[in-house]
Amino acid sequence: MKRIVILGAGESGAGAAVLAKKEGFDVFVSDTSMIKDRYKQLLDAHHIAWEEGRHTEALILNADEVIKSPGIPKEAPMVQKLLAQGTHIVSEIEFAGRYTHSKMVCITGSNGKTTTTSLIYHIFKAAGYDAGLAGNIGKSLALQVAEEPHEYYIIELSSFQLDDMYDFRANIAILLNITPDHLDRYDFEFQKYVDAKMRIIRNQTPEDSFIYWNDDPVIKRQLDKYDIKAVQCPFSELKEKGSIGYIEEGQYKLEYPTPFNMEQEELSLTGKHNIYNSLAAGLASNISGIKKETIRRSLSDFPGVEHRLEKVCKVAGVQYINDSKATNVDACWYALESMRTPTILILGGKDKGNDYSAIRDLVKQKCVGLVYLGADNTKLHNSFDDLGLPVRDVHSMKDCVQACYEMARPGQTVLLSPCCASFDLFRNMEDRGEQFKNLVRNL
Ligand code: UMA
Repeated sequence: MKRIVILGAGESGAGAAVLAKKEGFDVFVSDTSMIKDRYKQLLDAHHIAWEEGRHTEALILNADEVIKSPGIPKEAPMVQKLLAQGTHIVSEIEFAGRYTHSKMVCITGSNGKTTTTSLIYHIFKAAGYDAGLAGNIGKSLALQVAEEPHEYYIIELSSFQLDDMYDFRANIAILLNITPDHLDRYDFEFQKYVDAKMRIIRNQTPEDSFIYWNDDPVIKRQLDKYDIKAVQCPFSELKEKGSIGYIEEGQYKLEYPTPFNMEQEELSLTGKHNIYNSLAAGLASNISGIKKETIRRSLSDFPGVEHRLEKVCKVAGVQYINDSKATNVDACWYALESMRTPTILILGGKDKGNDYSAIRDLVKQKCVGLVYLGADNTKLHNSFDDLGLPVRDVHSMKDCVQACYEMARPGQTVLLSPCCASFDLFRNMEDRGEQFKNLVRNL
């Protein structure tokens, strides 16, 4: 019996273990931290052997194949040992793809992934399609393949998941944009991160579709390097050469495969970045044969995504907005770009090699104050203090919300759009967003 070892027992690792067990492998799961109770229960229910608090070499190096959780960097000592002895390492998504013939709609990009994934899922469900939501959005694909199979999977893919994908085939691949992110995991070399993103088109055939943002200079530079077999479906804000999705005279238009149009004003998602997300989602739905009426209705009644430009409430005439999902500079750029009133911007956290120069002009244009929220705010001081805006330096969400309350005047906006990961002060970006919302609601 072939032995599969799974490193990391979170959402992806536990799900992969259940699928591997179902497929008849000898399965062992190992995590250097304590495993969450719900995943322990899942593993126990399937009689899967596991360890926590360590990686025991003797139980891991004898694997025929290893499934690595996306949060584990390739530099981790155990991963290095496995690579040195030539053990094949794959991601949970690659593994799951081997055991299903379902249609895969895969979404990647530096920003907009979760919104676009959720919007496509919303449209597919409204159309009555049997669809599962999976991937980086927080739900294991492998677990669904094992226990709750669907005809379609709408999968958000991170670069970490793409890194360890080889034979997986996306029937519809969406590449929204590529801007620097996670550079700390790519030796601070942007091209390595770009290469990871481009893996989404590996193995695509002429029956498949590749939807991408036609205006993205980074994507455009990559296209010539690849022998793209899939039907190319570029979209852009305005009608550009080759684009089959765009905005023209206030109309949202898709040219392929079925001509489609609706009033731009009827789109539920607003802001420049959301035009792109809505175009990509519309194209994927149109290609999948969903009726025009359903696409039109779903694009206009989509409720949006938590922690992404989420309006919390107004306090003393100040609008508070939670954009905790903005964990890189580009996401913050789009958030700031959509601000219509003077803004107090909260930024900071675990820096992933950020270059803040990209948002300096917008900060000058839109902001009336800055609140730095991080364990170490030195880089933020060095990047923005010279703009001469009022600045506050805080190390907890409680102090942060209090500082915003003191700084903001009626008619202004407080925007949490931190440009950084949350792990220095919070459990994750959801925890950061929840703390913000709770404290704001109690002001
Ligand atoms: N660990 C080891 N050995 C090590 C290092 C870590 O065992 O040497 C353990 C850790 O203790 C941890 C596990 O490995 O328990 C790694 O966790 P993980 O975060 O990969 O765990 P999952 O719960 O499987 O979550 C992953 C994604 N996490 C990351 O990519 C960091 C989730 O994306 C995703 O939702 C989930 O799979 C299901 O696909 C989260 C994320 O932060 C939301 N993604 C990044 C982002 O969006 O920016 C990419």
